[in-house]
Amino acid sequence: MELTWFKKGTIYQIYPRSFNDSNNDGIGDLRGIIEKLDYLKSLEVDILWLSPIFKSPNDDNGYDISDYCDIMSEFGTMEDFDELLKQTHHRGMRLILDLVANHCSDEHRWFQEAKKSKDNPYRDYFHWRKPAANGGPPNNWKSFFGGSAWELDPLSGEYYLHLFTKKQPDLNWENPKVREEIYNAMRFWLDKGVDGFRMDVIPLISKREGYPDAPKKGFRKIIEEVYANGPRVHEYLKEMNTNVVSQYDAFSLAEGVGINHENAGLYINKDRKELDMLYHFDVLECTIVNGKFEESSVFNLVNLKNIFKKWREAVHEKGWLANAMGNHDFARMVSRFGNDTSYWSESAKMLLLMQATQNGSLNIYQGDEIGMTNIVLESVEDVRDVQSLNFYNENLETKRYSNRDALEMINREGRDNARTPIQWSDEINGGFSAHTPWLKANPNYAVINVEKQDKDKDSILNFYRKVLKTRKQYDVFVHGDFEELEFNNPNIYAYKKKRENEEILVALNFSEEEIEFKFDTSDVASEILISNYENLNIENNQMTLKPYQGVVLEMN
Ligand code: TEU
Ligand code: CA
Repeated sequence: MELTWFKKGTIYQIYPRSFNDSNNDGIGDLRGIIEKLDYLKSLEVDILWLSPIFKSPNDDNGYDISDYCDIMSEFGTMEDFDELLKQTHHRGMRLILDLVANHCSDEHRWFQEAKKSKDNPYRDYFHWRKPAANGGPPNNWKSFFGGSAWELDPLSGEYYLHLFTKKQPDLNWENPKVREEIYNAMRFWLDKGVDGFRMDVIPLISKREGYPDAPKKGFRKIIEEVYANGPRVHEYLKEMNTNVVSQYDAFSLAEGVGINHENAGLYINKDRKELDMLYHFDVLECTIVNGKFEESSVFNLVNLKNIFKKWREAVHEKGWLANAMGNHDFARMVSRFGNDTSYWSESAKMLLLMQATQNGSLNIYQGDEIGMTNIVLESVEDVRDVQSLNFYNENLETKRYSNRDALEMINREGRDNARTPIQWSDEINGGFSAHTPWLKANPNYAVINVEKQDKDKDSILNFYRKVLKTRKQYDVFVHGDFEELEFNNPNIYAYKKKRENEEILVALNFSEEEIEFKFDTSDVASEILISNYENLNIENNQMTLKPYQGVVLEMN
């Protein structure tokens, strides 16, 4: 299989609000990103994905768009954007935008019009239903962010659907005009030279006829069978690909809530011409049993291996996956899957080795390249994320947990963990801004920051640079045939990968103990390609892995 630029390239996610503030108003902006393009280039990343930069009242930090063809005023102007695109391309990198097409903002002109009357031409851009017999919401659907997914519009006495906050009304994709509006917005950016889109909650765009009630229990099943994967989703995606994306040298990367390894192929198999790649969300959700702030489990390595394996086998060579261990919706990668105290540096590096050697695209979330960690917010006043705040406020009423416990849950799982300002230096607010940032900087910026790691050859940052560079030289990192070793070992993740004449062995210790690891006697390691410790204790077919040690050996 020939690797196109977008399959081989490393994707780096920027959450603009928290990346870099160029005008010191406490909010990251486009000029701030331009200032850091050389840094991003030095990191060896190839494709920048910007979380939404469009006009928005920011109920959900830009995932509520009020104009698809304008820039959020806090982030800058269209001129700033054009400059950013030009400068990115100038450095040989690509730029993709975040298309939020399942819903828009209630402040979008379409919704403002739609609300005016039942016969307004924009009415049918959204999902409206009469109340149930008791006057309540038309069905039992729940918003992903708590409460009913329906909000009563007092003027018409009808409810509208919002799978996220009530300021994010769902668009009605059944209406061909809606689809054309979205396609036109995509063309607007593609004509400027944008290289593709990350597609927010794309499996949700087609709704089930009659809006049937959801079963009472079963978090995943409800999403998969009631909210996502609706009857016309594939038709829409084909249309979008045929009419828009395939007309450009661009690609689509979908966020896959509700997609499992069994139906993933329907979205990404090449011959179906729908999407170019897909996150397997199960990795990100591997500790979430029943939704955020509901049941969660402790991290289990064998479970994670299983997820990678099932997805890999299901899409092998037919479609393409994107691997992410963190994004703006989850706690920090090193705090969740590694050890952010005693083995902070080792585990952050080891996790990268795992990610960089899985089949598919490598996706890095801003700040993970310096091992940024979760933050402890001392008071609910400091919480900014609407999902966390909704949970907290709902809990004030239900009193299910004490306020302290609720805040603790937010600190463990909440989205603000990943949204604290990037720690550029040990200056005030981590060098992100001279002004108090919109969300507190993690006080550990004095120790964890870019400037410091840039100078240290053994830093996480320099390790990222090295791994990303090596990954470009070996196709086998990106895709190859897997052979799992000691699959049921709860502490070691090890595998051999082969592709044409390249062969590597990857061994990763996920524990705080030193562990002996034996591999097949017929294998001869020729070279240690990468290790996150200075030394590797290896003799013949046996190695001793230090706590959180990770190695990639080249075999012959
Ligand atoms: O996230 C949608 C999504 O799938 C998550 O909300 C997930 O379901 C949740 O974390 C439970 O595990 C996307 C964006 O990434 C997010 O930032 C937006 O808030 C959301 O869509 C709405 O646009
Ligand atoms: Ca700013």
